[in-house]
Amino acid sequence: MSEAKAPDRRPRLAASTLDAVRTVSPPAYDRSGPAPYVHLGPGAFARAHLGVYADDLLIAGHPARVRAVALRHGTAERQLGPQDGLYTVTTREPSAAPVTRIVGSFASVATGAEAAVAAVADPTTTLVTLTVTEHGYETTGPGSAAEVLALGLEARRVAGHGGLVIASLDNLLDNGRVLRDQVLAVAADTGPPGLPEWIEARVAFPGSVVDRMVPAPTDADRVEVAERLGLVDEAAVVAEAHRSWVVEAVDGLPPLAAADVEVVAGVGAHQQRKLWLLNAPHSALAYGGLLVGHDTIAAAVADPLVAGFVRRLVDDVLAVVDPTDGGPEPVGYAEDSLRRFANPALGHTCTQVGADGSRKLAQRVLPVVEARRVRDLPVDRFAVVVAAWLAAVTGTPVQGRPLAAVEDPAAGELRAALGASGPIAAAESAVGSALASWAPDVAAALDQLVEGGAGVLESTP
Ligand code: CS2
Repeated sequence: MSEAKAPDRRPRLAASTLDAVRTVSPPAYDRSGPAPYVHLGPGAFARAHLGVYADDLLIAGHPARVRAVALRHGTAERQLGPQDGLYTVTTREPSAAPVTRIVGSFASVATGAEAAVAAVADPTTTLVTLTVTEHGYETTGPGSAAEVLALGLEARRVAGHGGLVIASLDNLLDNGRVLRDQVLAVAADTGPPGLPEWIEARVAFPGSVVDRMVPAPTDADRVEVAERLGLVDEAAVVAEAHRSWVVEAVDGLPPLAAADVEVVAGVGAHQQRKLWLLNAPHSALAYGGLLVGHDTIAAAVADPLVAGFVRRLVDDVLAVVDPTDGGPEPVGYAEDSLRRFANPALGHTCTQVGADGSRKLAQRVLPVVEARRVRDLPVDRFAVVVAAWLAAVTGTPVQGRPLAAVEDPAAGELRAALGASGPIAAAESAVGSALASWAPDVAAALDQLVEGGAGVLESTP
């Protein structure tokens, strides 16, 4: 039984205690200014990414404070409310001391659909961003992101306010269009006449690609920050140094380029690079690492068996990427991703990256499988990735030992399919109808790794 964590008696990071900090510079701007941005989903990634970009804009003198709203859970509000929205981001890079930054861009933190609707409806709001995970786009029902956006936009319309820009920051291909279509569908189904047309005319939904590796914060991270700061930050996050944001140019887009956001005509090729040449090998490292028994992504990268498998998988992806499509140069992009994964200071875990595979693989792995199959190219390595995920999510023993468990909203359905109808049925559920003919190959890969374990990483041609 782990001992209860002794409460940290140090004062809490807040506006009233900021002056006590001697080791880290406080935000160098007026924190009482307007809050024209709204962010839905103020989790660790948003704090390490959107919140820092807003901080950079504020430092550059632009009004960019953020009204953060969590749609479901009150965690962020409990962490950030007592801290006046202040929190820290600590970057961890190999052979460099950690660097902690105090971020002051969050003006407020609230929870629930009502707060989200009010923030979207506020006439001073010019930009809404979202990080609600791939899972957050699966429903347009009550309390969903699409619904609160449609309700907030209706309130703007009724009050005679103008439109705004709404940008999904989630790892979905064509995320701008996906969100736009969902909001329009809710508006058409439940909104008054005229709302869809108003949204079409007044609201822009640019595509976006965001990037920063942000492990789930741990108690040890919070203790390290408290010792450095002399104050307790319950909302502390750690991240790699790298961060980037590419967004489509649309009317009304705030001056994001002032914070080195790349504003482009179209992000499709950038999204494909991110999903296929960063997120896909990330998942392969996670499940390959779990097969061998590694805790972290960095340990998986350092393992020649896993790294060799993933490098061959990356070559498989590169074979179906068009280097002339206007996106980043593919080989260099892939090499840079692999370099970043190797960061031993980050602590990104295989179980975190391996979580929610039923949603993630549909965006980052299955489209590559389809692209290779239409070219009659082998997809055996991708079958191993999906099979390793299935073993982890269903608790199927590999060489007699279950892998470290990964969370997944489809876990129950997959376990039931496996138990009732066997691996092919589970594989069909995992890969979906478009790839149903591939399910037997995934099931065969599952059988192979159940018997052969991590050796399958080497034996896959
Ligand atoms: C990761 C991503 O957990 C995962 O699925 O692949 O969160 C990844 O760290 C980010 O997309 C990097 O920008």
